Amino acid sequence: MRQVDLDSGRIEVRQADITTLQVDAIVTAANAQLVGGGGVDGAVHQAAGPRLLDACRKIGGCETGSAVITMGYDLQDRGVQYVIHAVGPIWRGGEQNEEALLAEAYAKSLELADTHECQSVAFPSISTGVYGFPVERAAPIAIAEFRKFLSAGPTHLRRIVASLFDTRSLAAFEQALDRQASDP
Ligand code: AR6
Repeated sequence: MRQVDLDSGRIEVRQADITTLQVDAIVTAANAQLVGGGGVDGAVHQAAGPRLLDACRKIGGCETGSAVITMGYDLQDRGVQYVIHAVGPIWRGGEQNEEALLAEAYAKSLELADTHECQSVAFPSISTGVYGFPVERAAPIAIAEFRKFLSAGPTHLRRIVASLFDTRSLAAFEQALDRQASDP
């Protein structure tokens, strides 16, 4: 695990199955239809139980570069109050506004966690699985959004965790955290 402490809160980078973490909110990498799927979304739906999909169906969908929030359902037994469904962009070579859309998906998720008074939130690496966004380009975008949010002013969030599944993603996020640690 690697972490950076800012005045306003802590950013942690660790290798973990996101469904095992003790945080107020877990972010999942969803699709725009919110119909569930494989990858981290499959794992989160499995852990939260079928009421999560019912809640997603009621919401109906979410734009790329945005996020919606639901209760954590079965995850609430373990203290996870909310699931935030973030829709990152599908990578199409980098000329389709993918980087800005990814940043917006992170920013909206952080905003939702904060408005629901979460003190801790865990993120997977959005878009870098099935959606094909290169993790070496995605990691600095994620870390920059975390830093920006914590630096922007009063927030409930005190702890932002990047929960990476594989060692390549872990290395990319660690490198981004280290590189940005010396930024003002
Ligand atoms: N905990 C943390 N990270 C995980 C876990 C887990 N349990 N499982 C997988 N990952 P992906 P995307 C990592 O494909 O690229 C779904 O079907 C995984 O190794 O889950 O945004 C949705 O419904 C990778 O590094 O998300 C959408 O249709 C990262 O999570 C689509 O896939 C993201 O990979 C979204 O694709």
